[in-house]
Amino acid sequence: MITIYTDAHKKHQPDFETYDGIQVPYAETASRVDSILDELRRRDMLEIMPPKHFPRLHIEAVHQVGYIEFLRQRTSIIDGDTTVSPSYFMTDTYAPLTSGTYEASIAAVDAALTGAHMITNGQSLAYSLCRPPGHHASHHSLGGYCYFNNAAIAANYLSQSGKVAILDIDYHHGNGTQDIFYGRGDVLYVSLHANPNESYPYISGYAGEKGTGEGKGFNINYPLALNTTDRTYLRTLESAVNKIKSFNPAYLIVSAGFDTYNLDPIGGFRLTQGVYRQCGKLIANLGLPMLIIQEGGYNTDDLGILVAEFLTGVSQ
Ligand code: OKP
Ligand code: ZN
Repeated sequence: MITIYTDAHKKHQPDFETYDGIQVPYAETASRVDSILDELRRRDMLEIMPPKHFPRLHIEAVHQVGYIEFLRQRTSIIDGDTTVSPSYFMTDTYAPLTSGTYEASIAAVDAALTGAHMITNGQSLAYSLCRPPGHHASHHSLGGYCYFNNAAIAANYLSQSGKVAILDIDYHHGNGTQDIFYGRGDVLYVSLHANPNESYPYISGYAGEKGTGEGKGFNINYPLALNTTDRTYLRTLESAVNKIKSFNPAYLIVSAGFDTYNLDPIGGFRLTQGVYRQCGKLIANLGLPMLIIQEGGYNTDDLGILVAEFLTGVSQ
């Protein structure tokens, strides 16, 4: 398995996120990545490829130039290790800025685009170990630990060579990815996530959100109840996979979050370690060229195991 990775993410280590005006510890830590790398290495599954740098036009195809410039300029004037809670271009207060946030976010986009490029060059499978994650970032807004939407940028890039399906299996609804492709029929967005009635991001993820204009019918949400178990999850994933099959895409992008795990400190599902390999197999059955992009997952003790199990499943 080729893992596209750079340690540039370490430039982004905010001290806090803000919950109702109160600063609380930042859950999206750099140690998440260590957990993944350590376990892949332990299982002899780690083959690192550093990302190549891509021109900014690929980001500008998805995000507003004013927003990109805001991130670049605002972070460039941050002193030392200060963490800043931004006031503009935000959906919520869960995406603070540090002096290295822009550079780390660019590197995450490069990892996603490098994976996408490999897929168009005939590679059937790649894993972009992106940090920060991306699926909550929209055209001109950050939120939920996300700044640039890595999966959306890769999907838009791939869409130049064929139809793309994005399967989002993070615990949280990818409101950014949904927004970005809501009016497009050439990129299908399918997401399994916690019911927005009771979980972040609250503002979207309902089953009635189906797309608009040319995009009508090409946005599919599967909101699931708190305490969802392996059985229900796998059954729902099977429906999602069937929708992707009917769409008949040339490429598949998986927004892979692992905060669906029963021991995740943020998520509220009850998935066990064993289910991730089964999820991987089910998705791989589609037989599509596949780019896996890292999103959430916050149990740093077990995150590596969950990722390794999933990657084992997709490789079988
Ligand atoms: C990012 B990703 C509620 C905390 C919610 C924001 C969660 C962002 C998740 N007390 N914090 O989708 O994993
Ligand atoms: Zn999540």
